[in-house]
Amino acid sequence: MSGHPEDGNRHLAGAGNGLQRVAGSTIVAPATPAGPGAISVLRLSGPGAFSIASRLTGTSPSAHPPRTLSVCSVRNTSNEDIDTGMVVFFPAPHSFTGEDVVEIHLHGNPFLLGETAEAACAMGARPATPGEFSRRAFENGKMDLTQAEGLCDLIAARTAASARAALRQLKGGIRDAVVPLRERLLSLLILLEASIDFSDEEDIAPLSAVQAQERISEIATALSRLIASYDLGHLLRDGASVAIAGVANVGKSLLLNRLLGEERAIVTDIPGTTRDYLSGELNLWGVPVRLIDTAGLRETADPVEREGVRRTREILSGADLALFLLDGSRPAHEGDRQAYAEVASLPHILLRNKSDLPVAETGVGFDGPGKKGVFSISAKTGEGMDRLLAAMERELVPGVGVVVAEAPMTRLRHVDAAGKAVAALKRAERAAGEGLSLEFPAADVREAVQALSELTGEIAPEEILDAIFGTFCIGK
Ligand SMILES: Nc1nc2c(ncn2[C@@H]2O[C@H](COP(=O)(O)OP(=O)(O)OP(=O)(O)O)[C@@H](O)[C@H]2O)c(=O)[nH]1
Ligand SMILES: [Mg+2]
Repeated sequence: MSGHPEDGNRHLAGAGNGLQRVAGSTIVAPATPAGPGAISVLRLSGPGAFSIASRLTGTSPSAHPPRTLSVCSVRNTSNEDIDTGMVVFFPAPHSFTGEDVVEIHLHGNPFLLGETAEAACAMGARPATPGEFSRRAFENGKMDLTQAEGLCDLIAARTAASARAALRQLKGGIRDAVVPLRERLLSLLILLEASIDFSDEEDIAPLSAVQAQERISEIATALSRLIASYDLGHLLRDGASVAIAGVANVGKSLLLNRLLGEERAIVTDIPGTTRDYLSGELNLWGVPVRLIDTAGLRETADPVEREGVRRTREILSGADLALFLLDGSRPAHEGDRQAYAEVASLPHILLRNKSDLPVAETGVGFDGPGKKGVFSISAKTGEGMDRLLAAMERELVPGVGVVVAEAPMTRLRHVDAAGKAVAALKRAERAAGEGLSLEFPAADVREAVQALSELTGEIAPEEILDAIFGTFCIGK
């Protein structure tokens, strides 16, 4: 298969056709985080990378086996030795970006790193923009768009399970699920088109409408399964949020502290202690769960507390689950009922707190449509926490305990593109069923192919690429 950048026919990693887009500039950026450390790595990519690195290190790529670290001295713009480091040359196309790449390993002093980067720029490199290395890797066919996203997510992952899912995506998990489906659609399209063109010729067996329908339906089902994986993928990538709500003094902040295992929030017996919301993150079953303690829901004249209550409502509207607390040691009052009305239809768990004290409230009448369970707990003694955590697991992450073998879809972008393909395929199925000319289903199948190409980035408008790679950090 031959391709040209202009025909939108970009190539996937492993295509092995040597196609490489010529990027004009040589870019440079630290590949390690800012600040002191044992070592810092400066990375260069582009046509001038080797000559610039040669001047910086007083060595030549031909003197070293490729992809092997060698000791070198490092010089600044005044040709003064500033460090003893290591250099490694990755000749194109066997590099991360597919271009000539050099890494210079310095001692981990930010000044040395800055000086070396400055010298590289004086020699013709320019600072890389965020995600520019990855974008070049993508544009040179080193990875598809979902793999680039996987790389970004692997670096940002906050739990081991999130990191594993991102790694599977980086290794091409989504691509490997999508590309065969697109190829099946392309074969189908060829058959459909042949059936249209040769429908008058008797020696060619045209594809029957029923056969077309069957094939389309199979592929739509496979795509729908992928879309369904987003629930889990999204959770692993973005985590879940749980808001702790209730009126003042019911023990919200003490519950936050108890669940986090640290003295995060101030706890006092003065109603209205928490005015702003506070949060902490828990790793629950591999999913990063943000727990948010909020200001008690109540009408108040205090402008600071009123703002806190407004924020509580905002947090509640965005939370995946609310924990609504009653003080079980006193009868519920009108304030509790009014506050409950705000969470009643959101997914929530009702908690009767302070179970270490004599019971004065059982929670009767707190039966909103979003209620997922009711438990007695004591934020003070820790009683009932295991059951609460188990209930949160059931609500937030059903099935996460199960290891995810495939790479789930992790972004709305994936779901939107796959959804567009499914919608087009449903139309194609209907059109085939109506016995119209096969031109109609063919047009829809073509649209589905296009949507899948957008998903893997084979067809990707500049704005989309800018938006995706712009979220990467510099040097990635
Ligand atoms: N005995 C007992 N006291 C508790 C328990 N939970 C909280 N308290 C007490 O109740 C009082 C209020 O606790 P907080 O955690 O500050 O309550 P809050 O809901 O955050 O209150 P605001 O921030 O004012 O809205 C404190 O004196 C806590 O020690 C519990 O399970 N048992
Ligand atoms: Mg509080």
